[in-house]
Amino acid sequence: MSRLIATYLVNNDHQLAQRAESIALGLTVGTWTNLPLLEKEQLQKHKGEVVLVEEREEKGIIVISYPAINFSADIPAILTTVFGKLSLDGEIKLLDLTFSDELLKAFPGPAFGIKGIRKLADAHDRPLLMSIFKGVIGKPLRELEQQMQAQALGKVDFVKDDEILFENELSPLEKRVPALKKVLDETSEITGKRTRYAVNLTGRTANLKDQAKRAVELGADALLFNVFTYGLDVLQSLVEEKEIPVPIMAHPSFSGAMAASSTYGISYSLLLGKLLRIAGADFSLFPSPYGSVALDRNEALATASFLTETNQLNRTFPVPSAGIHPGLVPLLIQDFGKECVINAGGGVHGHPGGAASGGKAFRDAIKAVLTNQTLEEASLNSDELHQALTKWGSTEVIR
Ligand code: 1AE
Repeated sequence: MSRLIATYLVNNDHQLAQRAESIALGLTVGTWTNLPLLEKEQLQKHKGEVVLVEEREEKGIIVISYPAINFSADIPAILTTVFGKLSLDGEIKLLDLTFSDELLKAFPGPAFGIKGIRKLADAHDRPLLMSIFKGVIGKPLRELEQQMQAQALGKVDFVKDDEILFENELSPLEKRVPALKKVLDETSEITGKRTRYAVNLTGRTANLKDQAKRAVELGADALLFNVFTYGLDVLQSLVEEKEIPVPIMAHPSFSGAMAASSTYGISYSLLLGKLLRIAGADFSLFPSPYGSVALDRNEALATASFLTETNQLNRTFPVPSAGIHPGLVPLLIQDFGKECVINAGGGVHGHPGGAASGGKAFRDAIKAVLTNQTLEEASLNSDELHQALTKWGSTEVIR
């Protein structure tokens, strides 16, 4: 029988076995010991089972296995079962969920995945490079066009909207997407590189599919989506819509409200790793361990590992982000390998030579690491990298 296994972190009150049993029963058949034998036989297949109870000083680990016949195969039903009312019950954190292969079959996973995105970007055997529009609220479309041109001249693979850019009078989707695609057409003639544009999908949930289809008609190469303010199942519905045939980037905004506490909520690796991949995100953005908004390194690595481990779903591109500059490239590649997207806003636009030089500095840093050069060595032949290292410093990695 197909099952779902949930791992929880709780306070160690030295009554862990009792707590575990009460969770296993409370979230499934409710009660057990006083039931008549016949009812026990009928309910046996629905009963949660305690798999493990482990004391870890002040904390405890509880692992419970839930029968998949108890819920429909969708994320809302699963989360309500394993962490619905339980999430309100004092200090308890959902660390992980292990899906059986059979249950996993109910989910789409990424439509493009790492393989499809590499094909789209025509970039193989290296981390991809993405930059982000910055400071565009209240600015006329002309300024966005200039920002797009500078970023594309830096030959980045993707440029994404800032997640806080919503429908507005100055740069509405209807005007913004065609105008910025025109800039990309023009710059690709100059650089020979086709940069792709990820458009922020915003507005009321009921209108998202129409908005996404319209963005695609207008020329969006990918969509950016604030998945945690809408819900994972909304992402899944977008991924499953055939008329939205572009990759979807999941932005982590609001996920801190669910995952940042060490004692409550859901672990980052489950939320930004496993669940995003199951729901179908092609890219998962998350705070890197070293930038301005940092994740614990183990959490960040576990997130990337859930996104890329081999299973029946396409793999999701890990995008360790926030406060990234060229000097961090050796560390990023050491920790996340080539299967990641290096993503920067301030680290591109803040380059002393402007965003085009910022993109070049990142590309030279990536090339240096992949050809076993130090950034210092590579900067002797790259003014852009030299300027970036002078501004931000670097973290060379001993090889
Ligand atoms: C974790 C998401 C990072 C993000 O969306 C963003 O805008 C980063 O900007 P910078 O690179 O920190 O300027």
